[in-house]
Formats: sequence, structure tokens, C-alpha cells
Amino acid sequence: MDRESEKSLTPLRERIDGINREILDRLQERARLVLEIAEVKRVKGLEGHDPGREDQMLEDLVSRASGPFGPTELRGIFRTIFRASLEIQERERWEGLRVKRKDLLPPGGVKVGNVAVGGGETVLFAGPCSAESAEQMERVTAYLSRYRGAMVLRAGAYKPRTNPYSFQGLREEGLVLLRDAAQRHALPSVTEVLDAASLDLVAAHADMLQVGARNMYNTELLKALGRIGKPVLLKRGFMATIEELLLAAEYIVTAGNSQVVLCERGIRTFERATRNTLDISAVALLKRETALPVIVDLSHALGRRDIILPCGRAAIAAGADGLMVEVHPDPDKALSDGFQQLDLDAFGTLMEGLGLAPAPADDRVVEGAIDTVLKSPRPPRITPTSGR
Ligand code: PRE
Ligand code: MN
Repeated sequence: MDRESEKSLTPLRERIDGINREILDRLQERARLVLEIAEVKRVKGLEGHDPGREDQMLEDLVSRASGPFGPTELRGIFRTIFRASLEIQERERWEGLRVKRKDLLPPGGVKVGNVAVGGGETVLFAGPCSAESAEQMERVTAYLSRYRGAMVLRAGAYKPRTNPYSFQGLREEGLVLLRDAAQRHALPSVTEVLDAASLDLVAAHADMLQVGARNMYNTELLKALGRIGKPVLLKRGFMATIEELLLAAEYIVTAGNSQVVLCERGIRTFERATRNTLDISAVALLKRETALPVIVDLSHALGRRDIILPCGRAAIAAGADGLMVEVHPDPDKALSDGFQQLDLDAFGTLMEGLGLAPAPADDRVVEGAIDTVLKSPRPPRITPTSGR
């Protein structure tokens, strides 16, 4: 640029620089007001986007236009401002979620009976897909409880099966089988609750309530779980985004219950080699985004037994606070998910691979317990000498 042009442009550009800074200050002042409006809307439960209000502002501005900018340019400029305002409102709402607060839970995480999930130790959620009989529950629980480390006994009583002709679970009888096996071996228990109607019954039998992948969007159930004083295991829907999972957890937390453990259990993709696709990145992201503990359900994510160990290691490396595995004394005879359940030996091998060798002396396995269970209609309670 020659000296002459520069001499004419410089003072004009300096004035533009000044105006830019004024616009910037005014835009930030406007943005602060937008956030004040957002807070009012949040408290009142109002939608962030208000197209009517935007149209009204545009009409007012266009009707006042008397300078070089015509209606088209003005609409473009202000629509951009409105869009950016909406973005900061949404960002504020996201950052303001209760599940993102670092102080949501006490340092020990979520307590399930006397097991702490998210307290630093890897917690195993193990047990059969479904509770089928007293003998099955006793055999598997006696074996599981030999392993050291924190453990929660799982077994389905109410099964949400895709096929109506598939085994639907023993329902109340299944709850009793799970409760009795857990009590005999001093393990806390978790089982799925399908609806708000059966919530009190399930809560009376189990230490933790599981929301299955199919029910993650059941907002009435989530709200009902918020009113119950028991920890919740919330499974990610197989088509749910990480954001949707967190919002489902937010339902439970805002309804009054912060004791929520998130569970990655695989998402549906084009891949057929595994039952679902285990989303390891979700584990790392959830650990970063929330204070809630995160566990990985290896059995349902993979639907196969042969790669459980490396995937379990990957889950732990990504930050998982626990692992879920289905274990059955005789998987070939299982009434549900037999193809993916581990038998007792395979479970033992997995524990060794994860560095959780069996406890050397075990005082919780009670001699003759299976016989006792089979002879008595209601198994006796056996008080453990070493508690968990
Ligand atoms: C605002 C932002 C987004 C809405 O779509 C409408 C208007 C704005 O930027 O002016 C503020 C706002 O949220 C509101 O007035 O309700
Ligand atoms: Mn199952």
C-alpha cells in the first residue's frame, strides 16, 4: 500500500477498531443478560429456544433500519447473535448438570451394602443372567464368594426379553432366591426393576436396583428411583448417546437420589462379531464428565466369552470402577443368555487374569450348603465370619 492510501485509511480503520471494541463490550453485556434469562428459564422449566421472541426482535430491528445495512444483512447479523446466545445457554445448562458436580458423592463413591463402588477398588458384579433355582444360586454364589475383592451378586428375576416366548424370569420367586443366596454369603445384591409398579417389591429384596438398557428412557421409572433410598445401576441404552445416558442419570439425581452407578454395556453398530460394540471411549469420557462411578458389563457388550479378559483389562485401563460378568454353574443349561455366561472355571481364570486370585482360606463357603438349600424350602441364613 502506498503512503498516500495508508494516510487516508489509517484514521478510518482506527475508528472501526474503536467501534469493534464497543460492539464487543455490548455483545458481552448482552450475553450476560442472556445467561440471566437462561437461569430464570431453567428454574421455571422453560425451553431455551424462543423463535417467537427472535422474530419479534428482528421485526423491531428491521423496522428501525435507516443505514446502509438493509433487512437481509440485519437479519443475518442478528440471527447469528441469537444462535450464539442459544449456544451459551445450552453450554451453561450442560455444565450446570447435577451429575457433573464433583462433590455429588462422598469420597467412597456409591455404597452397595458394604461394598463401595467408585472408591478405588475394582468391583465385580457377578452372577447368573437369571435366578433359576436355589441350587443354581447356591452353587454359583458359593463359588463367587471365594474370590477376594469387592463383589456384588447379580441375578435377573424380571427379565425384559425381546422375544415374548423367551424365559421371562421367576419374578418374585427369583427375588427371594437372589436375596437368600446373597445373605448366605454376605454379598450385596443387584437385580433389574422393570417398572415403577414393582419398584417397592424389588427394593425390599435387593441392595441395588438396575435399570436395564431398554428402560433407560423410561423417565417415570427414573423419577421413581429418585425417591428410593437405594443405589441405582443405570445401564446405557444400546442406541443411547453418552449425553442421553447422563441426562437419564440427571433424572434420578434431581428426583433426590445421587447414588447412581453408570454402566456401559455396548452399543448397536454394524458389527456382528460381538453382540454389541463395547464403547471404551464412553468409559473414559464418562469418568471425565461426571463424578458418578462407571462400570462395564462385559457379558452383554461382547456376547461371547473368549475375549472377556482383554476387554476387561481395557475397561479397567480406561478408568472403569467395576466389571459385570454373567456366571452360571452350567451355562449350556441356562434359561437365558447361556451362550455368553461363564462357567465357574472360566470365571476363576478371568479372576486370575485380572489379578484377583482366590482367597487362600475361605470361611464363607459353608460345607453342605447345597444339601441344606435343597432340603429346606426356605434356606437358613448363615452368618458369615468374614464380612465384606
Ligand atoms: C435470546 C436467545 C435465544 C432465544 O431463542 C431468544 C432470545 C436472545 O439472544 O435474545 C434470549 C432468550 O433466551 C430469551 O429472550 O428468551
Ligand atoms: Mn443376561
